[in-house]
Amino acid sequence: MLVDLQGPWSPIFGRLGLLLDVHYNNPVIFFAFQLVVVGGALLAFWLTCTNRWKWLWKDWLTTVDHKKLGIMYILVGLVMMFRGFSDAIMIRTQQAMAVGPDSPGILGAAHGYLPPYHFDQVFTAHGMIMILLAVTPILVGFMNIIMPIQIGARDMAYPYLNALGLWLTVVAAALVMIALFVGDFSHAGWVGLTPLTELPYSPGVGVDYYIWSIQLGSIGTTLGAVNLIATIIKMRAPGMTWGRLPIFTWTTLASNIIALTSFPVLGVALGLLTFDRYVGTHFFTADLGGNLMMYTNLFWIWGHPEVYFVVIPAFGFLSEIIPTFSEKPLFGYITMVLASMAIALVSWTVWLHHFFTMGASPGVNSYFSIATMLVGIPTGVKVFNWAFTMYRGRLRFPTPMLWALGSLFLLITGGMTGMMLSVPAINYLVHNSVFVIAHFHNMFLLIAYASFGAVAFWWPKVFGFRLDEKLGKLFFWLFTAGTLLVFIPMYTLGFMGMTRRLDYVAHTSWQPLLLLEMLGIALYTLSVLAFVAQLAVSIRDREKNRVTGSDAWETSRSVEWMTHTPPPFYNFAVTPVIHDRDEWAWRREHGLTSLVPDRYLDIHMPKNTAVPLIIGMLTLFFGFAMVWRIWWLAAASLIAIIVVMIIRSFDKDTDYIIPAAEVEKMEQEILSRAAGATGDTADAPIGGGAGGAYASRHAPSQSRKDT
Ligand code: HEM
Ligand SMILES: [Cu+2]
Repeated sequence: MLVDLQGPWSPIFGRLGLLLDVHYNNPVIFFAFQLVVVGGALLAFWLTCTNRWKWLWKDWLTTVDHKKLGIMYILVGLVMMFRGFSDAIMIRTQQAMAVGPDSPGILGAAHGYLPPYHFDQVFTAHGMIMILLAVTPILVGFMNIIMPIQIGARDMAYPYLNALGLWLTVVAAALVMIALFVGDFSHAGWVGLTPLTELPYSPGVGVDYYIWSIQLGSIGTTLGAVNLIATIIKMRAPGMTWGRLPIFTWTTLASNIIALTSFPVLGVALGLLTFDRYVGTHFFTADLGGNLMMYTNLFWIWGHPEVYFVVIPAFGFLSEIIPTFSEKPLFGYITMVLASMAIALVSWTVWLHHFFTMGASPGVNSYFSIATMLVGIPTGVKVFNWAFTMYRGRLRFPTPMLWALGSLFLLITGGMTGMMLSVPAINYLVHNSVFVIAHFHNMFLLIAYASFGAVAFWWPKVFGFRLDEKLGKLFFWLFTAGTLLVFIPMYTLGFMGMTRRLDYVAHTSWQPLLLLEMLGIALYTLSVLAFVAQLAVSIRDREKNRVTGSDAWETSRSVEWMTHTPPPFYNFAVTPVIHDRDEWAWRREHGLTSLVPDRYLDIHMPKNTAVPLIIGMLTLFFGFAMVWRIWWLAAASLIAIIVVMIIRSFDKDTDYIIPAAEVEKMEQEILSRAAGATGDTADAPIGGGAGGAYASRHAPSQSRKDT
């Protein structure tokens, strides 16, 4: 072996010494382990008792339906968000407990309850999980569910590739979760600081878990980006010109152009680091000619565009929610599109603002400072457009709208602090302080708010019933109180000089603010309970909350509200023809809300397949084997992956036709069920023109022809 590996290694188990590496002796981890085992056993028991294994396999695990894949993406994201949130609770409790020289320690820690090495793993996992395995999958999930319906398509351009993307994301999540129990996780921060991540400084397997998890997961995201872009270009319904593309679809396009062009850079950065660790090259160590700043540059050439990859779709959510509850078309459609594209473009030119303090010349720092500030212009355009959309609109404030407004507020505060950070002189003072942490959490929370808004907004479309409004509002206000109580003190502590990533806080004068943050975290915890209660109550009362008609809000505007609620697996019985930018609003205004066609055609659909799931499993083996340097297993699973891919490429039986007669039968069934629900007779229009909570108060909204 070319590298100087510490500890024993065996040809069969690699570095894995089972009893040594499983953390049965750490009480915190052991508790989590019990939770997983008990939870898994209960789930398996439930599946067996209700006879659901076959359903699970046929309807979910082997599906290529973009809606189901999207739901699974969001589910994975929510589970990982819960994991990341547990990490956050640990970080906050540690910092609240470990203040001042006299603060006691328990569980082997000198202060607080987390020894430094464990604490470092916690914040690394927290950051990496939240960005790559929580926010990213949730947003990709929405793109998957909503975008194809918004452009009037039946599925994505490559349904099989879509499933593969999902399962690779699951592999990334699984590797991080395994790291919790078998071995360690990286302790070098979510950015993977070199040379700390080099083998001599991190001799364990933690960094390897980090590398392989991100590497495999980001291949999934890149494949997804190819697919989403191809779908938008090739699968649009007749009449869906670029000028009529719904705004969320535009943001999906902008965001995935970023993903497609930036994730490969991350792949290269991590790939070179992998070479350093596995075969002893020296790309990022100062000895033998390497340069550690090279890693930092590569990382942020991905990292900064990545933050826009996640924020632009959130802007898309706002652009769908705000017009719906203002009953007006989105103000400044063209400028909104241009702003999204401009942000995507400029986000590529600003990466160096993440290390103004590196020692670059004033010229370099000035260039990146100005480039960074330029991002504020298109962002400002967007804020004004949303404001003008609301101006003199018929405003309503159900939960999606509350989340959207909260999101706008956070965008303004987070954007301001970003502008402050982009001034090198200020940056020298607050770089690596918790002020920076407050800034980017401010930004990520904006995304969380927009996403919770999107959940409330599209849930009725996807599942056919509304979420409970009362508990939803409770969730919103608890979450908002938590946000204020955690992050206002954090900004303040940043000004007071508190640096990031402290496992021990020397200054007792910071304690009151840290305790205030603790209170905020407690409120966040309550808000999570409110969210869970909201889901449980809404599912229990689903009959009462059932949506009649296709449009749950009565004032929605885009194409996804035209088809049945919930959409059948083929989305549209007949491909819709698009006449207007806000097609559904246009049809409502012209009394064309019935989608009953005069004749049906055959439908062409992709077949379910287990291949993506199998490749995912093999990839998990491969990743695990690489982490522990079990070479035979790595080689075997890699060969197996290639063989499976070759076999699949010979499979020509990947799709099928639903005959027109059968489509008609299925449609009749849906229509009669809808008619039964409204109490109407036979051919009631399926587009919710009549009835519903708001219809009497709200006349059809203003529409607009695009010229
Ligand atoms: C007007 C827009 C923005 C400006 C001017 C801006 C500016 C900055 C600057 C200058 C830094 C470097 C601070 C330092 O480390 O010294 C920074 C850090 C950061 N920003 Fe922003 N930002 C903006 C928007 C965003 C958005 C939209 C996101 C995420 C969705 C975001 C996420 C982050 C993250 C994650 C970091 C710190 C990463 C780390 O060191 O771990 N920013 N921002
Ligand atoms: Cu940045």
